[in-house]
Amino acid sequence: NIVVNTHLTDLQTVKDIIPVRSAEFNKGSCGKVAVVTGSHGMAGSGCLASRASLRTGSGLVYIGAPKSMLPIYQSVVPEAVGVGLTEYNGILGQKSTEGILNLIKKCDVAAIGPGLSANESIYHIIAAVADSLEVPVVLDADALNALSRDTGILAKFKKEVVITPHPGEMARMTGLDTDYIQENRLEVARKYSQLWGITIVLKGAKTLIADSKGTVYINPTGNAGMATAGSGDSLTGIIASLIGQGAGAFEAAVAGVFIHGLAGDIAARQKGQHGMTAMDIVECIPAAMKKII
Ligand code: NPW
Ligand code: AMP
Ligand code: MG
Repeated sequence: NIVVNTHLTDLQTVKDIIPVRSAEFNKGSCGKVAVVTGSHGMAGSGCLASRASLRTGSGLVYIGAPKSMLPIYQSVVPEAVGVGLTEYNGILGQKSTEGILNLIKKCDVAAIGPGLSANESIYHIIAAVADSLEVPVVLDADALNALSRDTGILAKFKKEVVITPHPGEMARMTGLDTDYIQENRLEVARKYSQLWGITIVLKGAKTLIADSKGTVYINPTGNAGMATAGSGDSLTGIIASLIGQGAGAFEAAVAGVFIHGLAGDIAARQKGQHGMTAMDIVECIPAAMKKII
């Protein structure tokens, strides 16, 4: 029975998940997030993800990106700390691995994937993180495209893993058709989260969040104005931020998707579904969180 253990996310559930900010906190207690991102032409995705983490409450956000791109990140997201990585022809490659591992090691969570490019070197970077680090990760976009080569890597991560595929990325990872996934969203999300032992956020209208034990949450917030470039990159930053602040990975995914959709609903009210952009969603995260907390 597919409805067993299936829930609709509600405001109170999300409120209970968002970590409480103690009066004694300093920026080091609010979560250090590493965003591993970027290739020439794709700076926007990392700007959106890192800014989303800051707007969700992270104390420190580090952007690990191709060295030559740091001036972009520093001017768009001045609050984030730039960590320049060795690059080859404008993309990260195997020679960037040491820098990436050193960065993630000192953080509470890593968001990896937005704008990394489809180059095969990305696969080796993800494998190195899985093999050697004990830090929870949120994998999105090109990290997922890389994993399509071998989803077996997912079992090697030592801490929790959240993946945030849109139906096209889920199709690449599973070998299923996008249409099949869309027609069988609940079954697909539940099957693969159990198979891979991770949290899956299957995006789209009514995003599903599935954990490795078969529990699925259906998200009620969000609107078609969120079908805009960079929308998913901001979600990655929100979920990573909540994990960094101490939420469990699955709980962070449930709450993060709800907050992202609510921010999108507020952005749509302000700008309309046609006019809103991904950065508008990011800038509405504070209003969304104020409605919840
Ligand atoms: P179609 O066209 O319907 O057959 P890709 P990407 C499908 C970066 N970005 N329901 C759909 O297939 C990302 O971070 C950088 C059904 C669609 O054409 C990545 O690194 C930006 N199908 C990289 O770009 C802003 C759906 O998937 C195809 C679906 C590539 O990521 C943009 C596209 O998927 C972007 O975020 C749905 N709900 N959603 C920047 N400014 O720096 C998607 N599909 O080929 O994986 O391309 O998602 O753009
Ligand atoms: P991405 O394709 O990675 O940029 O992610 C797109 C984001 O926008 C995901 O969080 C989707 O759930 C959301 N989104 C896209 N289309 C819709 C829609 N029609 N209704 C609600 N959310 C959507
Ligand atoms: Mg995306």
